[in-house]
Formats: sequence, C-alpha cells, structure tokens
Amino acid sequence: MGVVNVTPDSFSDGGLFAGPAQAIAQARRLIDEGADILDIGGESTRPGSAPVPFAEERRRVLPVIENLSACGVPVAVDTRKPQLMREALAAGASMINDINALGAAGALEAVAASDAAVCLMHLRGDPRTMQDAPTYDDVVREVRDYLRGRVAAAEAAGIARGRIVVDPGFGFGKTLEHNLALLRGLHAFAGVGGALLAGLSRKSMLGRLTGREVGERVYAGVAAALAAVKNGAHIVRVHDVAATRDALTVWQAVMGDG
Ligand code: HH2
Repeated sequence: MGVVNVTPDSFSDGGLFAGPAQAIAQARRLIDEGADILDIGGESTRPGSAPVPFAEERRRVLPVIENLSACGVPVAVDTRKPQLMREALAAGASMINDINALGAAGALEAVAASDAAVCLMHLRGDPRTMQDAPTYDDVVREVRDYLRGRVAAAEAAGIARGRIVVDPGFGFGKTLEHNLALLRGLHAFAGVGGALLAGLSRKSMLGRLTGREVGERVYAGVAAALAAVKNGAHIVRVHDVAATRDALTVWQAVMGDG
C-alpha cells in the first residue's frame, strides 16, 4: 500500500503533495514503483496534530480520488469522517482506512452500505494526546482484544469479515517498547480480520532505533516491512514503494509464502 498524504503537515511527506496535481503525480509514480493499493489521506494524524475540518479534508482528497478512480489499482481513503467515507466511495474509492476503526457515529453504516474493504486500526487516545505516556499491561493482548471488538461491531453492522483488514496501529499511543512487542507478536493478530496490515514506514520508532531523521529512514523502513511480513502482515503501508517492493521480491523468491 503506497501512501500519498495530500496535506501540508504530515510527519512523513507533509507539503510535498499538498496540491491535487502533485498528489496525483505521486500516486501514479507509486503505481509505477509497484504499489498494489493506494492510500490517500487529507488529515495528518501525527502525534500532537489537530483535527482538520470536514470541508478542508474533502477539498484535499476528493479530486485526487476522482482522478485515480480508473488508475488500475484499488484506492483507499484514510479518513475518520463518515460523510467523507461516503463521498470518497461514490468518487471511486474501494477501501476505507480508518485509524478510528469506524468509531465515529455513522461510520459503520457508511461502510456497511457499500461493498468496500475497510481497515480497522487501533489507536489509544487521540492524536493530540496519544503519546502522553501510554501504558498497557499486555500490549499485544489489549490491542488484539480491541480489534476483535471492532471486527465484531463491523460484522454486526453487516460488514463481512472478508472485507475487514486489521492493523495494530504502530506509533498510535505506543512507546518504542510497545511497538516492538507488537511487531514481534504480530502473529497473534492472525485471523482477527480477513487480513493484517502494518504501517511502520518512516515512523519515529525507526528514528529512535537508528538515530535517523524522517527523510533518512528508508532502509530502516524496509527492514521493518520485512519483519512485519515475516510475522504475518499481508499488507504493508509504505511511503518508499520501490525500495519495499524490491526487498519483498527478493524475500519472497527466497522464502516463498512462509
Ligand atoms: N499511519 C499513519 C496514517 N494512517 N493508517 C493505518 N491503517 N496504519 C498506520 O500505521 C497509519 C495510518 C501515519 O503515517 P502518515 O500518513 O505518513 O503520517 P500523517 O498521519 O502525519 O499524515
């Protein structure tokens, strides 16, 4: 899954693709580099970020999604807002990626009314405060229980399990130790949803481990993506598609699906 943030302030690529033309060009570049899915976002949810009003988020992402609707790969919209979910699906998106796991009023219904896929992610707290000393007794168990609950809610709303992807939410209300425990324990999430997604690309945990700034975390991100795939991830959400694709090609040639 290749990430395009149509935002001025994303931690990873903020401002680079803030206009529709740049975002569309970047999305097409990621397809050329081997992305199987695109993730288009119009709201940064980096630690400390403030919510973006609906009209502004809509203005950022809808023209990009419309343009990409016939691009040949599925397009996901990264949003927490039910109204934008509906409009993005009508504009051609075929997946909803929600860091809030369809927790907003009307979000379950918005997805249930479509045949789109959905990614349910775990987030402790909200982006503004989530990194204020998060604590868990057993992070793998607690995150898994939360995701099981959200999958049950989605199924009860009429969203079949085969449409549901789950994601432990690396960096969302987690310390470095929590993130490493989740990555080591990723196998525990097998079968919670229809598929498992991991998003580690360029994140601060990689900076903590390597001492590298955000623009210099490609190698670290590739290692993290391989670790995630080895431990059961079916989808890796990345900014550096070419590097990740090459690494996965070699990895899978050697390891097969195991
Ligand atoms: N991470 C980010 C945003 N959305 N969605 C899922 N499912 N999983 C993730 O790990 C995830 C996500 C944060 O990364 P990015 O989009 O690059 O940054 P920002 O939130 O600053 O736009």
